[in-house]
Amino acid sequence: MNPYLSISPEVQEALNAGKPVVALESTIISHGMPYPQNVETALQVEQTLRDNGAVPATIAIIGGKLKAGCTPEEIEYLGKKGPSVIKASRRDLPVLIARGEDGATTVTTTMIIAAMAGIHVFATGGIGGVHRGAQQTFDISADLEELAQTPVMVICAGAKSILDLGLTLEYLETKGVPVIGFGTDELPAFYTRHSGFGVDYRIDTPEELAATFKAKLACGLKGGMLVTNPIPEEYSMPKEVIDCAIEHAIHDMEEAGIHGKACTPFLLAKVKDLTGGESLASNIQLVLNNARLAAQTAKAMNKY
Ligand code: PSU
Ligand code: MN
Repeated sequence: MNPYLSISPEVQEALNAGKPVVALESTIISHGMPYPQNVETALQVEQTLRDNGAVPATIAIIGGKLKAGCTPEEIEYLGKKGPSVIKASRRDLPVLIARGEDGATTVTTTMIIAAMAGIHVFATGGIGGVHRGAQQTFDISADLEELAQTPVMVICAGAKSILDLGLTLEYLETKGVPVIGFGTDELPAFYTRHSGFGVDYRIDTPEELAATFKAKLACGLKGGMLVTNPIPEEYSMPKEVIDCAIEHAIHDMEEAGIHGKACTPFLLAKVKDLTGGESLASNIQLVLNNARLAAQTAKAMNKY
C-alpha cells in the first residue's frame, strides 16, 4: 500500500466489508465557507451520509499524510485554520507530503486520494471548470483533467456561473467525461436549477447512476463521471439575484488583480457577502442534498 496514504479504521473496515463509502472534500471546509458554519456543515454532511446508510470519508492532507477519513477533531482543525491551509491541487501533493504539511483537498485531490483508497463515489457542492475569459487567462480548473483520468463519480450541484459553463461542457466532452443530469435535462448552476445548457444524459435513479458508472469501470474507460443534481426548489435562489452578485464579484476580482488559484475562493466569498449570507444557506442545503444521493448511489454500486 502507498506509505503516504492513511485510511481511518472506520473507513478501512467498511471497505473490507464491502459497505458503501462516500468521499467528501476539504477545500469546501477551509476555503468554501466561513468558520464555524464550515465545521457544522462538514459534520452534518457526514451525519447525512450515515443516516442514509453510507460511511463518510472526509479527505484531507494532514501532516503530510493523505487521509481518507478524518476525525471530528481533524475537521474542526481544518475549519478553524480556514484559508491559511494550503488549497491543494494535483501539483501540490508531492511537496506537501515531503514537507509533512497540511492541505485542503479540492475536487481534484479528493478524487486522487479516494481512488487510491478504493472509494468510487464522492459528494461535493460545485466543481471547478473553465473560467470566464479563459481564452486569455488559460484558467481551466485541474478538476476537469482529473475527471478525465481518475475513476471516481463526482456528485455535485453543477457549476457556478463564475465559470463559462458552455466551455466547461465542451472541455468535458473532449475529455470523454459523461455529464449526467439527475432528474433533469438541464445543467444546474449550483444556486439555481437552471443554466440554459443541456446535459449529455438524464438519469432518474441512483440504481441507473450505479449501473452506468459500473459499465464505465468494467470497460476500462479512463476517468470519472460527473453527476449534476439540482438544488431543491425550496432552497434555490432567484437567477437574477445570483447573476447580479456574480457579475459584481468578477468585476471586483479583476479590479483587485486576483488570479490563479485565489480566483475561486475570492469569488465564493464575494458572492456570499453580496447576497447577505442567503447564498451560504443555499450552499449548505445543496451539499446535504448531494450527500443523500451519493449515499443511495454508493449503496446501489454494491449491488451492481
Ligand atoms: N466551486 C464551488 N465551491 C467550492 C469549489 C469550487 O462552488 O468549494 C472548490 C472545490 O474544492 C474545487 C475548487 O475543486 O474550488 C476549484 O478550484 P480551482 O477553480 O482553483 O481549480
Ligand atoms: Mn484555476
